Amino acid sequence: MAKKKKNNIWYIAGSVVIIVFLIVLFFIYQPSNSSSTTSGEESKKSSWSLFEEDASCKYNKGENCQNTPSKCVCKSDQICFPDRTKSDNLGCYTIVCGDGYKDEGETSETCCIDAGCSNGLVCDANLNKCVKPECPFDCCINDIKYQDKSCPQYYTCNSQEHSCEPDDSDNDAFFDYEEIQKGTDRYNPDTDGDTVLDGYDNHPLFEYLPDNINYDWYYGKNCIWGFCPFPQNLNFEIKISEDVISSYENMPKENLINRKDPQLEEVAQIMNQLANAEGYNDADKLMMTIAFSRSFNYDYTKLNFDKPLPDWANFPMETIVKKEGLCADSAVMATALLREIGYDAHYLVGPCHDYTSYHAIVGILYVDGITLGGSERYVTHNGKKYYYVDATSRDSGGNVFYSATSKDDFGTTFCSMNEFVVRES
Ligand SMILES: [Ca+2]
Ligand SMILES: [Ca+2]
Ligand SMILES: [Ca+2]
Ligand SMILES: [Ca+2]
Repeated sequence: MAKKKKNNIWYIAGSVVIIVFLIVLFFIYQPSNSSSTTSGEESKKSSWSLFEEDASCKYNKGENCQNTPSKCVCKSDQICFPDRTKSDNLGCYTIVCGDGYKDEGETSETCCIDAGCSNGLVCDANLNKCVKPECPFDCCINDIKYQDKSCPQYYTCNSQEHSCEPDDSDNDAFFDYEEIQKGTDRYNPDTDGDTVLDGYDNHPLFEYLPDNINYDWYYGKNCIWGFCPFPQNLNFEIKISEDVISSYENMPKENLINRKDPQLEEVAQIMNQLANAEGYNDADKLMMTIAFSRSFNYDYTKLNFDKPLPDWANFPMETIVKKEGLCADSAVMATALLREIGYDAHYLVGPCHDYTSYHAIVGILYVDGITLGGSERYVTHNGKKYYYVDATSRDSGGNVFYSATSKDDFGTTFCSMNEFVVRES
């Protein structure tokens, strides 16, 4: 028994030595990715190494990242593409902008040399940027040798400028390629029919109507010598297309008063309805509308007397939405609104305070029922008398100078000079 026990000890000791030897061998010949694939000696080692067999990429035996992805692993900035000429032994390819391949992650913004450009633009290889194509020759020449110089689709050659200009088939300030991109109709200047041209429309595919806007003001009916003890409260609310309003901010300030504006027509209809509901005559309806204009605040931030009136005035609906503005804004808005309601009105500009400042008001053809009071002031235009009506509520000192408007204060304006003239804006 003792001898057998001794034999067992030797047997166990021998086994431990062999196991330790095998473990040491394993670590010595454990293949590493970096050395096993590039050295020629490695292939010699692999002929006798048991452990290397499954771990390294045998590219010389036809293994690559495509057929043996577990062993032939590409680096993080590489893609597996054995068929490309510049791929390495493992079949891995390092992506480079300018290699003639459009690879994942390469866009017209990041690498137009490979990804190309859209919307008729061309890639400037030096800048690696999409640019408007230039014509080195006259692109309009119908000469076979200039064919490659012709403008791309949706561009037309400007022969004088020798440049390709983007087309705008429907003349809506929105280029054809932009229309294709946005999904608007390049042969319809107002795709969504909200009266705003596609090029000025923040939402060219639909009419954007945010929350209602509320209006609340007083009109002093039945006043005695300008004193109105029981002014009547008037109010309404309206949904206003924000696309229309924001389009005005981008438009040149031209044709402010006579521009067709369906939203202003709607406000005019409301004024007519309110007047009808109250049983107002033309004089009361006129002054109720003036009181509406006077309920807006005076916008001191806009004051800039370097600009001539009414060049800094807003479009009428802009003023109505903002509920504030300068005298020019109020006068433009009130003139346009009164015309929509049916009055014969003009925009008047004239000097105030010994010519130190100017003021803008409304001129109105005499309306039966108004009280001219003592200040019968008017301009004569086309043989008709247009009486002064001040549509602004406050003077430049912030004082409210018409707290209650009535048909009895018709004709008044805080501006003492009497030299107003008709201006058509
Ligand atoms: Ca267009
Ligand atoms: Ca269009
Ligand atoms: Ca539109
Ligand atoms: Ca719209």
